Amino acid sequence: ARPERSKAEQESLDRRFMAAALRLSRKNAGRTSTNPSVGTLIVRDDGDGPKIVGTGVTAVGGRPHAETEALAEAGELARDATAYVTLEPCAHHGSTPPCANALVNAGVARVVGAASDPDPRVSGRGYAILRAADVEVVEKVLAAEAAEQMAGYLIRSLKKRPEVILKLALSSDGRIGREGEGQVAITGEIARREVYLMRAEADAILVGIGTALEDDPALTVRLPGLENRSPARIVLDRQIRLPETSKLVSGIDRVPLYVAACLEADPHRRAALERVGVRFIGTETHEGGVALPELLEDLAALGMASVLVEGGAKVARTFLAEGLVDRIVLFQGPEAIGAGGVASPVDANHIPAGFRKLRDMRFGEDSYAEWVRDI
Ligand code: AOF
Ligand code: ZN
Repeated sequence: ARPERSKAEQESLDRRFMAAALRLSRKNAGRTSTNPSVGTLIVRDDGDGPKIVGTGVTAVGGRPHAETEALAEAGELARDATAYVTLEPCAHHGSTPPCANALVNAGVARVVGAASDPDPRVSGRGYAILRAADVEVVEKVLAAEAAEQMAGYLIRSLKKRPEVILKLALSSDGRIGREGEGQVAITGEIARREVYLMRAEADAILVGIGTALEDDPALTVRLPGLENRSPARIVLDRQIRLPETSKLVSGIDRVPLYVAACLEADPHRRAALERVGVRFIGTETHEGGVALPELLEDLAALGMASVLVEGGAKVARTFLAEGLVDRIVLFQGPEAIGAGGVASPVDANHIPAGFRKLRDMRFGEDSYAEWVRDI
């Protein structure tokens, strides 16, 4: 028998365990695609306070699901327990039976969920299976936090495009570089490592051809232990100007490189890049450039749930103008660039309408802030 608690006590307990389940779910973030990384806690209370008897996270690669892992750990202790799941348990038969049925069969008495699953094979059916078996279901506990953490999965499911994260590094006077000068160091080492982590959790990094030509970046993750976590790189290159000698091309045997161009671009250039292994994505021409909605749709179809847009100013401005940005991340360094600097298309005092600030913090001498808009 479960101990009696006031409604307020139970709600506060549910929020605490859900917060823990959400933190747990971050463990495999970026490594479960196209599945979201879900967290599950099995908690039971035999009168001496709630205890976690099983934990699970969606496995790398997307299977097994979190619930299966947590139930396996809990074994018989799952009977009459509460399961905290950051996503509605699935209702479809994949390589294993539905997680909703697994929870029922294990004798779980209560399921507390955060995000609802928009997957048409689930979409309310997971909770319905539980309720039909007399399992008590509480939905939408810390739902906003869960949606923010699973934004890539939710946006890809609902909008058929990846989540677009716009990341910019600004000088103290709001510039992102010097005209025609290539990379300018704006932020310090700690911020740079944070960017590597962001890259490791994204499915792709995107830059414009201007940045690719000026900076010759590799766009990889260079952090001890995470060297193999570099996501695909994408260059917006409407006329296919990227040289075969660029670092982006030379890294191709380790990390995929996509060139997104207009379909009418020079077929010889396309053939030259494809010969060395570059993958080509062509779109109609939209206002003289690549049609971004069409490109994003293609990326989602390739399984990508999040794209980190890293530069430069023109690319950032275009994504913002077309309303295609879901998250804005700004790093700001302590030094000024001054006249001749390239103005950032966005800064902390000019965030587009509809975004809300999620957090701000410091990385060494640099400040950091992040804004999201509702999905
Ligand atoms: C869960 N627990 O940990 C995850 C779920 O390809 P499949 O069979 O793995 O199905 C993918 C779908 O499973 C995905 O779209 C989403 O609906 C659900 N993800 N469900 O019960 C989990 N990762
Ligand atoms: Zn499942």
